[in-house]
Amino acid sequence: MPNHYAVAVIPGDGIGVDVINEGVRVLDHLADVTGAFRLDYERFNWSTARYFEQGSYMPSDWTKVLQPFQTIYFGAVGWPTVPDHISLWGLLLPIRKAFDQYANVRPVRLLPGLRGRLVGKGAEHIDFVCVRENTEGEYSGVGGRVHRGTPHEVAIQDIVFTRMGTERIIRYAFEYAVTRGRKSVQSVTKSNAMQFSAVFWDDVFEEVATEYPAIATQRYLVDAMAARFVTHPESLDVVVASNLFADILTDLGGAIQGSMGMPPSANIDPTRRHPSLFEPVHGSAPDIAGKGIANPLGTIWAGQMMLDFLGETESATLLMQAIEAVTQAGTVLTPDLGGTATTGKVTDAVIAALTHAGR
Ligand code: GGG
Repeated sequence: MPNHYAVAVIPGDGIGVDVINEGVRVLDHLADVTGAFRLDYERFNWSTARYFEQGSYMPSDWTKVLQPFQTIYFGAVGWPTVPDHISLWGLLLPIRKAFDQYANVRPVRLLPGLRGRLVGKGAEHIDFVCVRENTEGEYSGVGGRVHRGTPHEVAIQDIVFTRMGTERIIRYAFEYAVTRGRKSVQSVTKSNAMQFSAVFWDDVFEEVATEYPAIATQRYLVDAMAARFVTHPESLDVVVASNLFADILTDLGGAIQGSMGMPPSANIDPTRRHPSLFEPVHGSAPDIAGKGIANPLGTIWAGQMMLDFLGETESATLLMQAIEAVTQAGTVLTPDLGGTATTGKVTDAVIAALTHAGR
C-alpha cells in the first residue's frame, strides 16, 4: 500500500500556475512508477485574482484550512497590478511565519550538462546549500511610517534578531551539515557596520559552533560573500544567513546555477507541528506568464525536496536522477537555459527519464 500524504497546492500568480501544474504532473507520474506513495492534493487558487475579487489573497481562516496538510506546494506570488509588499505580505510571508517555517533551505548546485555563467566553474565547483532564516531578521514586519507626505516623514523598518530565532537557524545549519555529510558551515553577516544585530549573530554562531567540533567554520561579511559566490563557489558548503541576506544571495545563486528557473526552496518547520512549504526560488515572472516557456525544473526540484522531507527517499533520489538526466542530455531545455523547448516538453522529458529509470 502506498503512503498517502495530504498536499495543499497553491499555484499563486503568473508562471507559478504554469510550473506548479507541471510539478504535479511529474509527482503523479513518479507515484505511478514507484507505487510507493500517493499525494492527495487540494488546490487553492489564492492569488492576485482573488485579491481583486474578494479583497484578500487568502481567506481569514487560512491557518485552519492549511494546518491539516503535511506539505504545501507553492508556485509564485506577485503581479504588476498590486504593489509587491501587498502581495508578498498577503500570501507567502504570513504562511512562513504562522507555520514557523524557520529554515529556508535553498540548494545552489549547477546540474550536470548545464552551462553555468562563471568562466572555468562547472558542476564540480558549484554544489552548496544556503540555509536562510525565514521568520524574523529584516523581514520581521516591525516598523511604521508617520507624517506621510510631509518633509518630516519617517519610515522605520526594524530588524529583529531573537536569541531563539538566531540559535535555532544556526543549529539547523550545523545539523544539516552533520546529517548530509557536509564539512563546513559559512556564516554571513555585516558585523563591521551593524554592530548590534550582526555582532549578536556572530556571537551566537561562535557559541553554537563549539557543539560541532568536527565541522569547520568561516565567517564572512555579506559583500565579501557575494563576491565569493562568483570567485570561489567551490569553497562553500553550508551557508547560513539572515532573511534578507540569504534572499539576495540565493538569487545570485540562481544565476550561477544557469538560470533563476533552476533553484528550489524548502520552507521547513523542523518540528513538523505545521505543514512545510516547497516552492521554486523564482517569482511570478509576468513577462513570460502563460507563454508556455517558463522553466519547470526549479518547481519539479522543489517537489523532489518535498518527497525527501516526507521520507520518500528512494522516490526523491529517482526524481533527482531524472532531472539530472534531462540537464545532462541538454536537448530539451527552456529558453532561459539556452534551449527552445516549452515548459510542457521539459516536463515530458523528466517524465520520460522517470519512466526509463522505473523500468
Ligand atoms: N516562488 C517564490 C516567490 O514567489 N517568490 C517571490 C518573492 O519575492 N519572494 C521573496 C522571498 O522569498 O522572501
